Amino acid sequence: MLIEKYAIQEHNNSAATAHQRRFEQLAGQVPQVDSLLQKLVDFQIAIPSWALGTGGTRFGRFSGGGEPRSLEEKIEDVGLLHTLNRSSDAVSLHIPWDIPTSAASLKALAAQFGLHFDAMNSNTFQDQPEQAHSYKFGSLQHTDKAVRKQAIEHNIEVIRYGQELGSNVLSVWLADGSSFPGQLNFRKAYQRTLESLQEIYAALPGDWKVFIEYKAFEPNFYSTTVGDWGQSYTLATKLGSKAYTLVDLGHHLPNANIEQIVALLLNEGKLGGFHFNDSKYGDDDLTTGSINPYQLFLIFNELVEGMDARGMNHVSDLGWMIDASHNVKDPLEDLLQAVEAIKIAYAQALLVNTKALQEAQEQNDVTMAQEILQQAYRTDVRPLVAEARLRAGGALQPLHLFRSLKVRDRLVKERGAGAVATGL
Ligand code: RM4
Ligand code: MN
Ligand code: MN
Repeated sequence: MLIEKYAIQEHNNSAATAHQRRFEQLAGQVPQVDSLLQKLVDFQIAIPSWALGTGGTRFGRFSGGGEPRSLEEKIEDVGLLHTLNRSSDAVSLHIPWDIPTSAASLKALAAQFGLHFDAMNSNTFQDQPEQAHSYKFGSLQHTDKAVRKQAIEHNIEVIRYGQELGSNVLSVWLADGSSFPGQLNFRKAYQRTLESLQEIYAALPGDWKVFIEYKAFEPNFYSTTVGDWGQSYTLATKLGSKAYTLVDLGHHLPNANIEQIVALLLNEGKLGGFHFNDSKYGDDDLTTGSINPYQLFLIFNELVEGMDARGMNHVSDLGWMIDASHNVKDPLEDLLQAVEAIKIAYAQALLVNTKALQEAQEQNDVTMAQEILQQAYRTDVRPLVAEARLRAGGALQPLHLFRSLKVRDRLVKERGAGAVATGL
């Protein structure tokens, strides 16, 4: 389904007066408000194809209906989000869940919605029906060379699909590891993983990057071969300048200081990108900003400070992506909330008085340092985010418009109540 321009216009007209009042009140207090707004307009977050349907847990899956039945319908759903918020101009595909029948026509469809293809994700954590060898005991780390070869070839195939679609990043997440002590020789598993990655790296086109994603546990519960940022960082360093670490917010052990990890990876020039989500316990894949928005702000504070210190482009020098799974919420509503939360955290980070903060840090003025951070965090920046969306042609209140247009009901009517998307 399509959302007509006039529907957005009507919605914006009806919300204009209240928005204008809130925006003007805030704008007066923000230094260089126009340049800040432009940064918010430019900042885009890619949507993963597998978050467009209701996710399950290992106990069950409760689909809400109207989920995309094909890759084309996934593109339409991301197009819908982007029409509403003008902040999600890319989609990230997972192979083999999303093998295009015709890359050219898929590209053309995406372009109609102003979308392009972000990182391509390989999948060596599930066995496919026609597959010769099983990944039960790992893929790139596997003791059997034939299994490793199959996994390497799969990754190279993913690069090829990505080239046809105009992507330039391969994102590798490995479920490899062990579930019991003694099962695996850690050193050999790491070495085999490195050698396999080297073969994939050799097939990487010149203008591509490869992101190595780490995860502390699950589906293996004793060891994960790329279990933390250190393991990812050493692999990325050994691979070369096109390899980077990818930080998925849910992939740390409890209470990890993710903002510090981010700051150091940036400092080493090895931060590739992000998978945004939120969690209370583990890889919960909850909506970004729903559990710990302060942590999200602290992460963005390090990102903005670190990127500015290195003269990096906020929009294009790192990969920004959501990676979540929605068990009880409408996936599209959830993604609208996640994008909003990310933009809010980014806007708050842009408000931090960096100069004053650095002075306080140099003087060990701990109290003032906290005041400066929280001054930014406690500012209600939603009118800025809404104004940026308005300037970009989006809706002042995307979620309200999604509901008042009864988008989900229309999708259910169009696709059926039993339509279930591929994914986890
Ligand atoms: C993993 C990891 C990967 C994603 C899969 C679906 O936990 O976060 O990024 O590709 O889930
Ligand atoms: Mn991830
Ligand atoms: Mn994950």
